[in-house]
Amino acid sequence: MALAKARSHPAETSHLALLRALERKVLWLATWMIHHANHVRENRDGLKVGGHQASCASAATVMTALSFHTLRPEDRLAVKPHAAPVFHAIQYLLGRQSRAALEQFRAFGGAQAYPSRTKDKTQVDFSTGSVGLGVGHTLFATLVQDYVRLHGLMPEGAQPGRMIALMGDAELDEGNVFEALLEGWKHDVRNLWWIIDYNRQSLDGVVNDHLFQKIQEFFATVGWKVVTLKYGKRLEAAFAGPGGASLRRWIDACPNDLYSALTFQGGASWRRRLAADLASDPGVARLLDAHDDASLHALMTNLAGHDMDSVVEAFDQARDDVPHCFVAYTIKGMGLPLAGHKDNHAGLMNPAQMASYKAAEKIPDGAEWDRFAGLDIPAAELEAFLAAVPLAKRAPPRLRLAPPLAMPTLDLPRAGAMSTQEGFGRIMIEVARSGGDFASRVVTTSPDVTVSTNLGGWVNQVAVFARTAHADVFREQRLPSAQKWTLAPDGRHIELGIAENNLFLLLAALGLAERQFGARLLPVGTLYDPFIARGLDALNYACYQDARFMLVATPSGITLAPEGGAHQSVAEPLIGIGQPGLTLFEPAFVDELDAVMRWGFDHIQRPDGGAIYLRLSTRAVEQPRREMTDALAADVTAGAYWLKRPAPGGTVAVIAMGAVVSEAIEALARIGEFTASAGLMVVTSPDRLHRDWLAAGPRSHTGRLLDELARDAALVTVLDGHPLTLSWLGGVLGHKIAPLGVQSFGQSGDIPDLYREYRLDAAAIVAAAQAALSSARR
Ligand SMILES: Cc1ncc(C[n+]2csc(CCOP(=O)(O)OP(=O)(O)O)c2C)c(N)n1
Ligand SMILES: [Mg+2]
Repeated sequence: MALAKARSHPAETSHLALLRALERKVLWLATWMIHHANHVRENRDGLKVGGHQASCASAATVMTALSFHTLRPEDRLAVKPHAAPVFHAIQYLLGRQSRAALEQFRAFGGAQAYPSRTKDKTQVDFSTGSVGLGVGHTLFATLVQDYVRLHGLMPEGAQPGRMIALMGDAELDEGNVFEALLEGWKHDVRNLWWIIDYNRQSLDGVVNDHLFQKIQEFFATVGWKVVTLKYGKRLEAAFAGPGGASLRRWIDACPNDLYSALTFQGGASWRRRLAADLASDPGVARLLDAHDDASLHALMTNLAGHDMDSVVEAFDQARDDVPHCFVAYTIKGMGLPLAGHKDNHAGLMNPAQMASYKAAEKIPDGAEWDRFAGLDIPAAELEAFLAAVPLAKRAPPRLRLAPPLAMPTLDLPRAGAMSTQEGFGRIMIEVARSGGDFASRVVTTSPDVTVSTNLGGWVNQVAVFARTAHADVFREQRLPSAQKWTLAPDGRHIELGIAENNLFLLLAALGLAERQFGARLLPVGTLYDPFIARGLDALNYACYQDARFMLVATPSGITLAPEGGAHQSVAEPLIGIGQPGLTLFEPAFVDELDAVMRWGFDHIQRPDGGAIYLRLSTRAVEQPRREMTDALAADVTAGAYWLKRPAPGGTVAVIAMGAVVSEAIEALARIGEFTASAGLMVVTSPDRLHRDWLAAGPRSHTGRLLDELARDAALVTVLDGHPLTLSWLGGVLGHKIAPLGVQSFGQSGDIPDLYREYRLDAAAIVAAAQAALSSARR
């Protein structure tokens, strides 16, 4: 259609010519950027710099069409990681990326190896790098866009955009892509395009011949439109001419590896092979005679994913909001001497190859970075064209975020036995009841563990988010249930299937809502603590992009006793400490949890803040009768306080975290029988403490607290998790340390049995204190 229009309107032909010229320049700049980093720039450490010239070449046409023709200012694009240089080149042509950044590609402070929201100085919509995750992220971003829109939170005049992923075909091997697809189907997502760079090559080799059929089936099953971009206009025309039918049959049946090999070898090989295989068709002989080697090669590699006309036409025709999958047939290394070779993924052109490429592109020496050198179209015309592309109208991101909304003061029960998980549920119910702007921005999500992580009460108050309203059938039928699952477009809980990857990708999308869509959200996600490991790469991905959310993990540790070893988390506190962009808290009491959540909601809204991880427990423990003064709240959020201060110069301190604080209290009473001066410190955030200690040394919060003890005092640390979480406390002022915790898989049991077996009970704490004291005295 666009082609017909183009033929009748010369102005549009020149539009295509401009796109084709820019495509050549994009490929040149991307290739040169990588070459410069590897062969021109000084290399001080001898490490391979790398970059992916072949991956870039296969994406150049689609990226050019998207950036200079298709993308509207409100659209968002995830670029396959290895096409980063193409992305940087396009930003440079648009005047949004500096030449210095390109010269420093993969160097300190320069353009990043993989597009990064936080590290690149130009505007990146989605970070990519770990294949599959950027793709999944776009699906959840469109869900979040719908959430924001249906809640009336979109800024005045803002238009909903399309979330677009340009993905490698090997990304389809990542399970998270399919987990996301199914979840997207359940939520009826819209305005989503996935464009598969179908070069039929991955890192190690050539992909299966029949993958495209499976792709069609997967996507059609979940209601997507699949558009296949297979043959370019020149090949289509040849199919209609002499020998065309045979040629089409041959190429349709050609295995991917043979096609790749012939592409690498070029025109003479195509000729030999076609002449031999199609000798019986005289039309083919005529077709071959009508082409020299170069034009035969160009014809045989005229796949639609490299045919600007076909690409633009396909994108123009996708007008509705149904999710679209474009299968764009491409060639890895197209236009470069690397084309088609199965080993080309990390292949680099050598200086001689670059020199001839440069000569073919008519680029004079010294003009390698020039934005338009060597193109046949006058620079002024190209400049005017670039200034007028829709993407150029995109406003720069808002750098100043609105001030934090404060969590209201809540009326919480002050005594009795309660678990931190139950306390969390009550806090969420009170937040819902409090109403107001803060509560209206809170959005929760959970991968099928809403009820068992105690979010049920909140959901009863705020309803489940859905595009269309749906009553709770159990309620209508008057069947008793504690859960009222009304579905509504203004619901504030997003219910997910079990896949934890999806939880973290949704939290990434929710946690970027203000920066992506101009609407602040306060996302809270719940899951079982051990299953953080299941979605860990997606959690890391969310944090890498500086997404802001509160992750509430419960139950945790061996304290969920009868549930057994398969559900017991051991290493998760170390994840909390080690994960950049995420701050771990493990409160013991509900008043601490309240203070931590208040601090945490503020933290996720601050420019220099981050995401929060609360590790909670299902064990009901007696709550202290005390007032949460400002001073105590400050200590709790700093990470530790003395529940019982040691006498000056005390010789023993028990330092406990989370569910085992009760055991520490009991142990302290017994330790008091042999040393009256012992203290009990409660740690609420080993993460905050550790960070502060590294920054401030002995003057840190921990240093000040421990300074109340004698220098030769012994510390016994205890938590329901890996002992390394707290064992470093011995290094702060050089105290003797006896770390207790869990180092092996758990098993079923009750708390007394398990705490005895894993040495978390009062007896173990007392024994550790005695042993430490006696060895300190020796
Ligand atoms: C999760 C993850 N595993 C492995 C890699 C290493 N890796 C980078 S690219 C790649 C193959 C990519 O192939 P494809 O998606 O087809 O990209 P293209 O052919 O367009 O380069 C692999 C295995 C990675 N980046 N992320
Ligand atoms: Mg590939």
